Amino acid sequence: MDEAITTLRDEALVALDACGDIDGLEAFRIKYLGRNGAVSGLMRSLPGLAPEARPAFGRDANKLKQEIEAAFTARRENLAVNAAADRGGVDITIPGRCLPGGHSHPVSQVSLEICDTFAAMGFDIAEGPDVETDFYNFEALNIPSHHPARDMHDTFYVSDSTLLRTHTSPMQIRAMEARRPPLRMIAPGKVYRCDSDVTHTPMFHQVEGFLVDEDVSFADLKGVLSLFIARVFSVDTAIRFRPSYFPFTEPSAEVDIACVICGGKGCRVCKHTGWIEILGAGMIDPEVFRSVGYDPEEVSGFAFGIGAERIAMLKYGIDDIRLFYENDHRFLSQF
Ligand code: 2NL
Repeated sequence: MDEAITTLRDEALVALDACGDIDGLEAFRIKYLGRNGAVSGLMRSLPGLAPEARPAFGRDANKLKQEIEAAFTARRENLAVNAAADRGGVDITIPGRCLPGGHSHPVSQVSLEICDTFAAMGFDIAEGPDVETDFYNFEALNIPSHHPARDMHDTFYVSDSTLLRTHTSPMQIRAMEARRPPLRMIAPGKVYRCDSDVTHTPMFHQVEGFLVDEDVSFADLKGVLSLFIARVFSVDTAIRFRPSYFPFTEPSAEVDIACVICGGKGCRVCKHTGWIEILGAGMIDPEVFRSVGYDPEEVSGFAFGIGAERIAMLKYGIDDIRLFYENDHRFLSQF
């Protein structure tokens, strides 16, 4: 081995041993391993050697470079361990571990956004129990026993007269019983129906709302729902009201918006109609007013029911409702 190489090797290893701290180590790195350092100097001396000596010299110089680099890394780790030991075994230079931040569920986010929109229009928010009586869930809403609408609700019964609420209307009945008009209120919460496929889960979230006063008209309903749709989707979203039937409203309507996927041209999501149903609504049926002790000759009002999962699916282009409840972190962390 060339003497220049062995001399540099001995000198460097002694110098490395003498490095007592990070600053000394950095000076060593610059002096021996830097771009203008001693090891690079060996490489630069190659052209001055006899041609037959060059291959062996180059190989040995490279080996020396690797040896010094390895010794340097070992010395640096050794110094860090010693420094940590001096501080009682804690290396305060190691970056802290970050805990991933959680966030609320996409369906909760959408429920909250819906509630905020109505709260901004002066609606109060009411919550109530998931287990309800037959009276509040059905009777008071003009759905007596043996009414065909009971079959449509696919009810989970707890006992003969108690059940898991199939909509959040029971809360609104309680509010009407307890207070006098004028009233405007929304009731968000979990509801339950024995149904399960790509668009139904046995538990889902609803935001129902109602407004009762003197001389409330269908035009008021249209105005409030138009503002809601403009805020949650966009101001230029086209809307249409289609006649429908609910036992608790008359007249009743289902509300469609121009398909958020194709913009109304027609696609698989809107079944080539250009429209997507987003909620049901109507003028509160006189029978419902009678069951809470209001005189339907004196007051009128509207009510609506919005499925939170349905709104979330349309907003985010999700085609299978079950994704919300599989707790797959890869899905949930996107919101
Ligand atoms: C739907 C339909 C609707 C209501 C809910 C309601 C509540 C009371 C009185 C009258 Cl206290 N009506 N709620 C009215 C019309 C439609 O929901 O398809 N929801 C997803």
